[in-house]
Amino acid sequence: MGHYKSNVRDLEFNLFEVLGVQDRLGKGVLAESDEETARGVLSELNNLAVGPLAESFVDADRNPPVYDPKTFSATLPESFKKSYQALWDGEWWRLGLTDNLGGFGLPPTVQWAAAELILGANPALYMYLAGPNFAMILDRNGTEEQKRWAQIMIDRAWGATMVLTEPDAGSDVGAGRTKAVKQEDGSWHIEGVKRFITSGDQDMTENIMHLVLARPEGPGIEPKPGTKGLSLFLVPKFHFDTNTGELGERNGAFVTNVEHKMGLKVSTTCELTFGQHGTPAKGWLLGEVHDGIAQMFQVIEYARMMVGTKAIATLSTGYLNALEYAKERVQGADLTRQTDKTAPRVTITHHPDVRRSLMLQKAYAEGLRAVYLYTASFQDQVWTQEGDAESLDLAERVNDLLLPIVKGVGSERATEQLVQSLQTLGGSGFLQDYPIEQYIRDSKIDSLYEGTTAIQSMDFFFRKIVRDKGKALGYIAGEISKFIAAEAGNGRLKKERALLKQALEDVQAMLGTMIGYLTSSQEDVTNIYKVGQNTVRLLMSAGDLLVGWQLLKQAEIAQAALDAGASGKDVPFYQGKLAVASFFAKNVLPELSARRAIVEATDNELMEIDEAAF
Ligand code: ST9
Ligand code: FAD
Repeated sequence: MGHYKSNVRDLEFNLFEVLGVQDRLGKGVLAESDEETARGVLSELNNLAVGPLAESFVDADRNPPVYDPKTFSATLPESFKKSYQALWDGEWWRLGLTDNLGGFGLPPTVQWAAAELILGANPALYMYLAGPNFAMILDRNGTEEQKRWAQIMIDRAWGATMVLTEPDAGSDVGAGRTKAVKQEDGSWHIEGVKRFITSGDQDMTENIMHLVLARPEGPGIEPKPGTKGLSLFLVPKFHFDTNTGELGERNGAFVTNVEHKMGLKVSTTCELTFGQHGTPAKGWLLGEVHDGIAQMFQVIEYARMMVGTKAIATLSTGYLNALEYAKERVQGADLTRQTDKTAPRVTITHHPDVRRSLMLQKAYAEGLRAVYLYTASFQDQVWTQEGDAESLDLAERVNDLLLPIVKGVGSERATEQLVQSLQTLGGSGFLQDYPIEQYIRDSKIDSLYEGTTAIQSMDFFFRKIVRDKGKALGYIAGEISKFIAAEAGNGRLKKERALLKQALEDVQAMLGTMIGYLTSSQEDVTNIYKVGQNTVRLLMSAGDLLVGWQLLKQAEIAQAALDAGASGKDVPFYQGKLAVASFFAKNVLPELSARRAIVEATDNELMEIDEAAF
């Protein structure tokens, strides 16, 4: 068996027993699909994921891409290319495409469930598959000519990149200095150096389309500072015949370095230099409009969802690997017989602390999966455009609110809990004989790129709550309250509902306090530091609240299934749902009250400490 342990049963539980995705299938843009198609996709892709996709995971880590500075090119390991080819040949790149570009006609919930399988098996494969998905950005925003380029990108299987970051412009994208100088023929010459560009070069596709943010210059163009002064340019690695797609001359965008990294080594992270090697780097303005940051955020929103799902996928396989080990590893006696030196030795799953840790890993793996799929269910509505303008607007807002939770909380909890998965294996976890050390190395990036956790938390508070005037948040709080109020008579989960109620009150109180700090910053501007000290705390707490709620929702469904006479393997599956929801409510949700107290007691002493005292 390879390293990847998928959890198709839980994906299907989320899709068909919790979210009722099947009710959307067979209609409108989803007319061609039904529940069977969706289950078939997951099953077929799962076979590929645990087999050919997972196969190169280790080899590609130990034999990472090689960069040749003479040709400015990166060569990928053969094993990885084979996995990529299997994914391409299976036409899995169609999964996320709209119908007009040849998509499978499946909604985002099913797309992301499928994505989890690829991301868990070998995440870099998914990232190299960006070409067709990024072509949708051209199709959506481009001129008629650029829409044709989109089809060429898909038909000719090109790669694609998103190019924002520069040495002095990371979180602060608006500090970017790369410029675009307008040419008489309508094209632009891009000049500057970008860094950390994922998939910036590889030897698997004949061409790469770089989506580049740069600051336009030229007669009649008033340079604007910050992100609003950036435009988005299409910069191909090779020029091409815009009718046939045939490749022409090399364009002047060259990869001038490939980074050596902690993990995710097979995913090339490149320095990309424009127009400094004797050949101009020609680019074309996307849609002929200067709206770069908004256009790029269409890519970023997708990528943030992907990064969160990647982290959660890795946590899930990390947990399942740890669980398998724990069920077999015999060590020590049961705690009740610890003084009896002749007592039989037991598997480590008998030890309370191992159980505590495994159940917490399960809670975050399954709870965060529920959160990302719940988020995707709002994307489903946007995808199918069902409902009136008001409900569509709400669906977009809720999706926007939940994205920093999927990305920020998903990545932070995955990193933290994967360390616990490794701990379950004891010293063996530290060895490369097991995949968990690589999981930790490969997933640490998830809390960094696509906006660090601090950036996610500020996006969550300032943009998704304050600027949204609490609309989306009010909807989610209403849904949680409805859940808490329901099922009054049933003895089961009563205590857990009370704990959830307290957790909701705690998060609302944290938010209320922070809005108070924000309001009072109009009189004393330094009060905004009190907000800044707590945004990550709020984000993580909102994440725990959502995980706790989703797990309890699942427990209710599991209880009903058990009451209805579930049998076979379903019995332990549903029992596990009850157990994990109850465990999380009792062991994690009460922590929110302490975090609330910290928010309420925040002062600005931290900001007054001299740098030298750190
Ligand atoms: C990176 C890539 O890290 C890593 C992974 C690469 C993977 C590539 C491939 C992945 C895809 C693979 C697909 C394969 C598919 C296969 C399928 C088949 C199986 N939401 O607040 P303001 C916009 S890339 C929406 O003033 P500042 C908005 O237009 C590098 N829009 O910002 C707004 O205007 P307005 C990632 C947003 O203070 C405008 O920006 N780098 C949002 O000027 C200005 O907003 C980062 O992520 C939003 N949430 O700038 C940078 N926010 O207000 C992180 C802003 O009028 N830094 N806009 O609407 C930030 O995000 C900063 O907060 C900042 C601040 C730059 C936005
Ligand atoms: P900085 O912005 O310098 O941040 C350093 C620290 O300060 C962080 O902890 C951050 O949270 C904190 N910080 C910064 N500003 C604030 C603030 N205002 N408030 C609170 N805290 C703050 N970029 C691309 O454009 N395309 C890619 O394909 C791409 N792929 C990448 C792949 C890898 C492997 C890596 C490592 C990076 C990649 N990036 C890519 C860049 C990535 O998005 C940035 O590294 C990330 O946005 C953080 O920027 P930075 O590294 O400059 O850190």
